[in-house]
Amino acid sequence: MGVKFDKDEFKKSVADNLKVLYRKTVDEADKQQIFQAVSYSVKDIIMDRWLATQKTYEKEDVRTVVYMSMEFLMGRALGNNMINLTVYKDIKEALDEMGLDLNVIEDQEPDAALGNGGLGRLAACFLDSLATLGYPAYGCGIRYRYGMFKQQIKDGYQIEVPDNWLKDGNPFEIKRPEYSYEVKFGGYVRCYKDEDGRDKFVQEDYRSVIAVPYDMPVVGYGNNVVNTLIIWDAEPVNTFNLESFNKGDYHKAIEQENLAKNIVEVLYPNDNHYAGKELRLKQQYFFVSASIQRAIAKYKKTNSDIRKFHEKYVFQLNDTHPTVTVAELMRILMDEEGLNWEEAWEVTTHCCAYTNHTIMAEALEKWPIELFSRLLPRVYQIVEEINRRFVEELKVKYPGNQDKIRKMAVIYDGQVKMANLAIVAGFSVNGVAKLHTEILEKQELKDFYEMFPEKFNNKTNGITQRRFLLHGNPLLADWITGKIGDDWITDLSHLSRLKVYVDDEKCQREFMQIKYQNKLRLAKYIKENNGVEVDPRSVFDVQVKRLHEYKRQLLNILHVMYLYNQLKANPDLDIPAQTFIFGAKAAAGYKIAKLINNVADVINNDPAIKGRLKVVFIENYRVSNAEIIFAAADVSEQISTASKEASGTGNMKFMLNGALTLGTMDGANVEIVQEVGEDNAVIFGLTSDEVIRYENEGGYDPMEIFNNDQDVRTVLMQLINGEYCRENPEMFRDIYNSLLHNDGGRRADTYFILKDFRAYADAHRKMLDKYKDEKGWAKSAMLNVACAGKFSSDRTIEEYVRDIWKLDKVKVEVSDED
Ligand code: CBF
Repeated sequence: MGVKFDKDEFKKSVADNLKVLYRKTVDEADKQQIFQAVSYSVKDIIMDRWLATQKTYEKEDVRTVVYMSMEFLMGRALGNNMINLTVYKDIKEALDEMGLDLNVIEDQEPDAALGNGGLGRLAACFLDSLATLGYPAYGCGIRYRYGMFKQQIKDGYQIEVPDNWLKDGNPFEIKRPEYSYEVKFGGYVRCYKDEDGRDKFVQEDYRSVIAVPYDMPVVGYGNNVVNTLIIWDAEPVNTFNLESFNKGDYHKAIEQENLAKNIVEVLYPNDNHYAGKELRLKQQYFFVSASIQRAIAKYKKTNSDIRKFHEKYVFQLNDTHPTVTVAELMRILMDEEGLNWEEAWEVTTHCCAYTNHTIMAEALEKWPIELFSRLLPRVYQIVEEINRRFVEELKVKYPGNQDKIRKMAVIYDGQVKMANLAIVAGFSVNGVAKLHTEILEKQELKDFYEMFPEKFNNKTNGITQRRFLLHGNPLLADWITGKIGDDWITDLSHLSRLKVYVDDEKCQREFMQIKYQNKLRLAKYIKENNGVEVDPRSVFDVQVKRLHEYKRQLLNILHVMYLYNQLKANPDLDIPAQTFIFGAKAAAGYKIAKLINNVADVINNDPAIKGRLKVVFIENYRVSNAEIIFAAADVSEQISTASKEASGTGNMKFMLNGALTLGTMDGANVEIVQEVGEDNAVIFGLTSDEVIRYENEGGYDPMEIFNNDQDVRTVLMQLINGEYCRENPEMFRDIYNSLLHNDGGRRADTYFILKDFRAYADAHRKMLDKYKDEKGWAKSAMLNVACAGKFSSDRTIEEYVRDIWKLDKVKVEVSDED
């Protein structure tokens, strides 16, 4: 099933769009205008498929998953849409003939950066896979006016610049005001008896906003399916019905105006970290309420019995962020649809499934009951009742065991615990990699696992090969297709057929030549964007991900400092030239970016080491430049403290592009090594069991390492002797202290950096030894690609469908097919 593409028609469509949108010809239009016009032409191809898909879903009255997420890190849409419509090369050719360069056009599109990192990008990959596999699904999120901040580096510091991604308009979205809903905050709950003597609850004296949906198409690969990502915007109620103005309540009207403006203003840039802000809870409830109202309205179009809602809808809760879904669904079912508690509970507990994405304590969402009940008074009553009933159950099951109540209650110590709410009311709880799920079951959620073992399951994450290989690495994609055909695009397990080529020297040369071309491409990007010259013949050793203590960029840069010391002391050291590449956005104020940049400054400008070591911090790491970076990497740094990274997904993108993992036994690294074999990765450091044991014993003594390891001591002293910050030798003292000294409740070297340092340095040496063996390296790199099949999000989605969502595949027919 392919799109019938008519080149001349497409060219005409682009020219027509330029005329209609801007009153310009192709020659007169600027690059942004060309991007917009081309996007509208692509949207035109999408539209018939989008309509046909939604018609088919309605006609077949399909069971649907709603992926509820505060974050969708979609990246750019144009290239991805062309790829999935299978017209990328045709359009490139058409544009060439018009004198237009597709790469330049794609570069005009701002990333839709409606997410922080792994969790948001996972949601985007899942949407791609759902559409490609033909499953009825939609995503629900927020149309933040400002997405993830743009990062600039000034004097080594990160500067956060607002990301006004909508300023030139978003060509692919469609505003659907006809599906708007009111969402209410605050006020109080009035209870009265209806004519049948039943208790009725109404929220009075509330403030409200109107949630207005924008639909974004999610194009399946080559199958006519176009699903929808709904992102909700907020508009003030008063422009909607003017009621408050008419009553003369000017103050309330203004408040509602501000409420609407604030709610969707900006994405909280916190990854794996809960900040507890009132506005964040407003955002959560806002999109959750609107999304449930939309699902129920859709359901009622074709179904009459709301008691069977769960037969047609399942809500997947992407972490605890949308778990207020549970109580809001109960509220709507009872207060608006007239069900009693038991009926509503039956529906809700068959509708909601929860994914846990982290064990980091600071990411656990707990809302003070004062705030929660003030903002969501009726929803809070329902949470209280859920808690009351659950605590009763606990008392029966574990008589006299107060500890169970302390750990498992939904409300405890004056807080609403969102994970507990999701587990109590959900029918499924899943972790995102085997090890992570095991840790949940044995450690973090042990009590819940003992009580509800049937709810727990693992779903190892995955990534979409359409974006991260087919689009991001066209040279390798073509080479693979040349060898094994193109079935891998929709079934990544086919990559294993590459194994027969890994010992073939010609294939090895071809493969490494592609890697070299990709390194040239990245070197050019770095030169243009960072002004740093890097040697494409050097080892590209890459760590790109959010900056976070547990991800241990600090370990990486301390090791670079150590290597530099080694090279200075022994200029004849026989090691290949290396380029250490970092890319990461940080929580405001985190100093490691400054350290990396300062180290880069010193090393890159030291002629004595003759360019054998370079350090680059790529500014504004995001989905679009990630595609270029993965394609060019030789070594993939996955060095989190074991047990802390739930899964990781960058690790899979590197593997798919032929980089070798240098990592700890953490998250999905464990499964990567299982697939590719221990000889084709380098693993080091403490295991998760060891880390957990140390943690339970109160840590370890980093001073012992400091006292006994001269190399480590030298590196640490360089943090405080001005070596990397002449103008302020105190600049990195905090980092030094954090590694060596306890500080209040915080243990020295919380993330075991010094403990793992030697093993890490040895792992690097081992990796370089491998690199020196050219053929061995090529074979290992090829094996990484050949063994990456498991890590497609298509596989992950099939598992969610089989075990949790129980969806049926749908076929969509369109008249203009090839
Ligand atoms: O499951 C997707 C990703 O989610 C996180 O990014 C998160 O925000 N909790 C985790 O840190 C990753 O390990 C995980 O891959």
